[in-house]
Amino acid sequence: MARDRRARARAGAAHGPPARQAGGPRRIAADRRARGGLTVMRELKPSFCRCCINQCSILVDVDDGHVLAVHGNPDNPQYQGYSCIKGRSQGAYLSAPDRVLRPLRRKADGTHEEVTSDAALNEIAESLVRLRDRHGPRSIASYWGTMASVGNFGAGMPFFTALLDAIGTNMRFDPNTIDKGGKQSAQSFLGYWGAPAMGFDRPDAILLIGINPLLTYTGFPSGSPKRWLAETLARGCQLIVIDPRESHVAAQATHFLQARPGNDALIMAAILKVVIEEKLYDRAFVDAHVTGLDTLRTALHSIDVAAVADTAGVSANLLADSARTYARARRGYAMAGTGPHMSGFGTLIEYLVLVLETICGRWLRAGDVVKASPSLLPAFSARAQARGPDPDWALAGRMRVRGLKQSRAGMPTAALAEEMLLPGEGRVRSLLCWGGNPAMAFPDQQRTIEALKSLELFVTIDPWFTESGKLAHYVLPPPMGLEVETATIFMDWLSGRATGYGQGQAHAQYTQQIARRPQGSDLLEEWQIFYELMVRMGYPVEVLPFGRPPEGAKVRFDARPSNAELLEKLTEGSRVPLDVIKSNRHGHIYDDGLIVVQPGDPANTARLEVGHPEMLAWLSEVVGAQSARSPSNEFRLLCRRENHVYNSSCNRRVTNKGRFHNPAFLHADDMAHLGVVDGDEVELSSELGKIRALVSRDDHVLPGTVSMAFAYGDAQNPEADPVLHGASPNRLIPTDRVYDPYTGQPRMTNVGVQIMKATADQSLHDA
Ligand SMILES: Nc1nc2c(c(=O)[nH]1)N[C@H]1C(S)=C(S)[C@@H](COP(=O)(O)OP(=O)(O)OC[C@H]3O[C@@H](n4cnc5c(=O)[nH]c(N)nc54)[C@H](O)[C@@H]3O)O[C@H]1N2
Ligand SMILES: Nc1nc2c(c(=O)[nH]1)N[C@H]1C(S)=C(S)[C@@H](COP(=O)(O)OP(=O)(O)OC[C@H]3O[C@@H](n4cnc5c(=O)[nH]c(N)nc54)[C@H](O)[C@@H]3O)O[C@H]1N2
Ligand code: SF4
Ligand SMILES: [Mo]
Repeated sequence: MARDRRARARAGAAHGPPARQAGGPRRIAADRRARGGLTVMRELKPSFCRCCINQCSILVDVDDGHVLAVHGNPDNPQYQGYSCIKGRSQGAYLSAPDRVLRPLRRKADGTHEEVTSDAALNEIAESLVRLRDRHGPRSIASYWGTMASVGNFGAGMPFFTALLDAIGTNMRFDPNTIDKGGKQSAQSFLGYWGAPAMGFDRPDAILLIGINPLLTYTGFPSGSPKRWLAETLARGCQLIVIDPRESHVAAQATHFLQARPGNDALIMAAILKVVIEEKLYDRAFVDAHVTGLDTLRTALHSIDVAAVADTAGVSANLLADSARTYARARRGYAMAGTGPHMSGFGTLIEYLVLVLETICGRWLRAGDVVKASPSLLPAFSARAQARGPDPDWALAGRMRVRGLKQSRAGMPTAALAEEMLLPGEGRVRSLLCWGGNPAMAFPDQQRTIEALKSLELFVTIDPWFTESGKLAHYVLPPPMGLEVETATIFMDWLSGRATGYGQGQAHAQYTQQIARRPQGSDLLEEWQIFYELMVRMGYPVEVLPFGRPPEGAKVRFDARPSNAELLEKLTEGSRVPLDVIKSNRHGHIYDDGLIVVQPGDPANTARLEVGHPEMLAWLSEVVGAQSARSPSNEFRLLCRRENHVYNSSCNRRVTNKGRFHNPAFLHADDMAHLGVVDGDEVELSSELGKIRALVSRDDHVLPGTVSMAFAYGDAQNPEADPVLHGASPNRLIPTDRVYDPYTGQPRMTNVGVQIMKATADQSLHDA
């Protein structure tokens, strides 16, 4: 029994086998031809995967609405047959016995019972009205998670926004401020260029900071990241990677800086120093569109490249050479991932990244073509001119805790639990959660659970009975990806979000509903739930489609539309007509009539600010703390992602091959020092709490660090067997010690932890 546990634990190999390319679809097509003439129910239908941000074009082998298999679609020009284990396994999700098929309502004893969607919606609407009238709109908070965006976002989000607008609450949260929140907040200090960046369009150099696109589909264009990287490197592109772990992408880098975690602001400052001192920046662009370079140059006097390299544990020559390589390239882009953004300095690091991009002139100019122009959204106007920083970075939303405010990154999600627990006027008393799992995802899990338990109304829209769902008053199950007709509106939105996101080209695809919804189920699509709540709360249903200016015309719905009607309405005025997109069933790249960047207004005097005093003051604090090292017996806990799961989604036997837990990946030297071998149980503890995990050797991680995925564990029973459930790093991560003051994002990586071999007593606890 114990040996069995160990064997399963060991299955957590560090670098799994490469994702298999689909070989199946053509075979089935041949099969169908051989059976030609017969009326076969079995068909191979084109669609796209909604299990993750990559949204692969797929072929679904369906028999009378029942999914038999999913393959990558070789006939799609962008994905060219690419798919991964999560997407190929989705037939099993649809027919899983533990899928929630009818709404659940929590009873007084804490267990849940099934109710009709009509009853659930009536009761929820009634509670919302009561809360609004008694405690004000602010008592109603919302949270949409990752599966809201990758699911039927194009339809769901406009209706969600309409509902929240009608209620009048600005307590609207999403994962951005516990992810890479610094991306948007940093723009407030730099300002904005009126056109996108060069991004994925033919880079000669790529700088990746704490991001692993080969596995996470962020930082490279959607499609096959492996193929794109191979082609890009073959063109001679230089790849610079900064990561304390030799990640999959780091293994392919031309320049790999295996830096100690938490040093990215210093490293970026050192890179800027080299670029500026050696005059490698784009002088014409800087002269025309940038201000603050002298202030920045002066601030960088205190940066000593050799000392930074020493602090970060990297070669000073390689660091300087990386800076030169990046700046000398004609085209390129830099992308900071969750590693730096989770280090507590997200806004500062991203600001320095944007400064590098700006002085290297990585923005599109007049006459350049926007390769990733949206297809299902209206064309936007791109203009080669700057708009200055936001005078005050803060937007309307206010937290009552720690003076935190809404920024362009959104509301500070890491402070939501505190907000819920703080008595007094304005307290958040309810949460509408869509496609998210706060009990797993929010840092400081203990406090999050206490907060969720304190709510008067907690509704979650989720096809699974998750750790969050267990605490919810209502679980409303939606249909899953393949059961919904939609189009790739999300990808158009994503491509416009920031450099390093979305598609490299103007790809779009429409999909019919492919799979039949389970018999006897009572499922509502998310937009239908929001529609029904608006109706029941007595609000008119007025929706602003995506991609329209805030003052744009809303679409009014006096009756619930069909999906086909809805899609028509929401894509009105799209750059490519919906009909055309529908007719190309396998997806297509619409590179006729791409957006062209227009010349800037010669009278425009606005400049991009590369010497913002607030950011430079923060940098100088970081420089001042440079030599402070953590105690030597402490490990630094690093964030990490895995191929076979998507945060808390897709962790099923078909994808995990029987390894349900998240190992603590350690370097062999550290394992020897701790006296542990593969599969041993260890206890990790921080100032906040303790978890137990199974060790897995991974010599790609820097000695002194421990690398662990999140979104595992039994949220309410942390003593549960780590072999069967894994453990939640969020029990070790406080929200209110070190955090980004603009986004509230706490330090979620580079967290100091002690590691001890678990005593026999502990590890036998649930054997
Ligand atoms: N310690 C630590 N904490 C982290 C992170 C970390 O690296 N370390 N990462 C952070 C990041 S980057 C993020 S984005 C957040 C993620 O935070 P969340 O988005 O809150 O977490 P997920 O686990 O992605 O939640 C997705 C939910 O959607 C549900 N779901 C699955 N399919 C569907 C569907 O078809 N429709 C609907 N409506 N729901 C569906 C899943 O069951 C799951 O409950 O977590 C953050 N928290
Ligand atoms: N297969 C799969 N794909 C996913 C997800 C998933 O769960 N599975 N999740 C999705 C989500 S929500 C997101 S936000 C993205 C995240 O995508 P990524 O940001 O690519 O996430 P990771 O692969 O964890 O890469 C983060 C890297 O940062 C490094 N790191 C840790 N601390 C530091 C530091 O202080 N400095 C530096 N420079 N590096 C550091 C880690 O070692 C790790 O290699 O992935 C998305 N895609
Ligand atoms: S889960 Fe993501 S990478 Fe995998 S098939 Fe689906 S969209 Fe593609
Ligand atoms: Mo994320």
